[in-house]
Amino acid sequence: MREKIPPLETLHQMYYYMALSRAIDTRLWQLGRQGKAHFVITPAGHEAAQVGAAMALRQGYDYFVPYYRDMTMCLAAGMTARDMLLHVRGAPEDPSSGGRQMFGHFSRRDLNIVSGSSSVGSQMLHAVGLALAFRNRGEDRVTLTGFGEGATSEGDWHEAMNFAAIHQLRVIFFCENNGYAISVPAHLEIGRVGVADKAAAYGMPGIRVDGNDILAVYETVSAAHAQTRAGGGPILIEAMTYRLLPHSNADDDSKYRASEEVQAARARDPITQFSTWLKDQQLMSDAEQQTMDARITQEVDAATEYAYSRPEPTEELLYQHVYAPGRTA
Ligand SMILES: Cc1ncc(C[n+]2csc(CCOP(=O)(O)OP(=O)(O)O)c2C)c(N)n1
Ligand SMILES: [Mg+2]
Repeated sequence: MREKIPPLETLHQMYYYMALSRAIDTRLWQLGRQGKAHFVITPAGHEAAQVGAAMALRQGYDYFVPYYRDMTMCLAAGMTARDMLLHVRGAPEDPSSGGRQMFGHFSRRDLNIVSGSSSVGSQMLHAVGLALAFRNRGEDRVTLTGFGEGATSEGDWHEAMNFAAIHQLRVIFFCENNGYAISVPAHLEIGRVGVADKAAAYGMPGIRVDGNDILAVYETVSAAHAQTRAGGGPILIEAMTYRLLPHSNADDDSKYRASEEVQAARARDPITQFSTWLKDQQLMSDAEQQTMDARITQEVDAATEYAYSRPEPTEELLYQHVYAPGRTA
């Protein structure tokens, strides 16, 4: 039994964001197979970790510096199905990049979601730089940055951890450990010590949490948020999770993962796990779930229709968002 259960409205929102993300992801894979989305990268399996983390922050005040797998986190931080479909479509209206970046570079300025680059790990340095700026301005904003366990073998991660620790910045390092960096299993990329254990080397707390358990993640990140906000310095959280689908639509995961392993993970699907728990606890009825699912289907259909009825970028837009205004070449 859990000691603290969030209010009903929060629980239903959690389910809604997770299920919305899965429905969008399913649509993206369909579009990919139809040749209408050139690149698809999935958060499937990471939904509990990402919603639990995002909902622990103050929307519109704290900052998110996500990585390419954090679509669910961005939805829980306020982005919409329409934003995601415009992004994958590469439409000029795409709020993430005006159709400039491949799918996975999520951003919305008004929601404090900061765009990253495709280079694994680079966003963590941006997060630390932001946190330093907030410190210098006397603001108590918290910056959360998401990354995979593979990213922790990049020098960028160590630099970001080191700098955040020296300056005791308000940063939550949120690692989503899914056991693989594309085809490379964790024991070959992060060595024998777990990610959370490495926090000790920087003198910061490192906490491992079951990333399949949304309430555990929410509790952990909420506590970390309170601590770092109060000036307790940066915190590393390692959410143990699993990617249920191939790395991207350019990957064949049957080459490096046994199907029994994937099937076993699917049997522990975090969304089913959470909805089953909600129903067992009589916190969500079948009818309530059906209403949310129907609303999600309608939202994803409408977003797809909208995004794919928008015009392609024109030649005049070639330099937009590439050069500063007034410098077109
Ligand atoms: C610097 C750099 N090296 C390699 C790549 C290719 N690459 C893209 S995603 C990825 C795997 C990263 O794994 P992890 O950090 O565990 O995140 P996950 O994809 O598992 O969520 C790699 C190697 C890259 N984009 N940038
Ligand atoms: Mg990984």
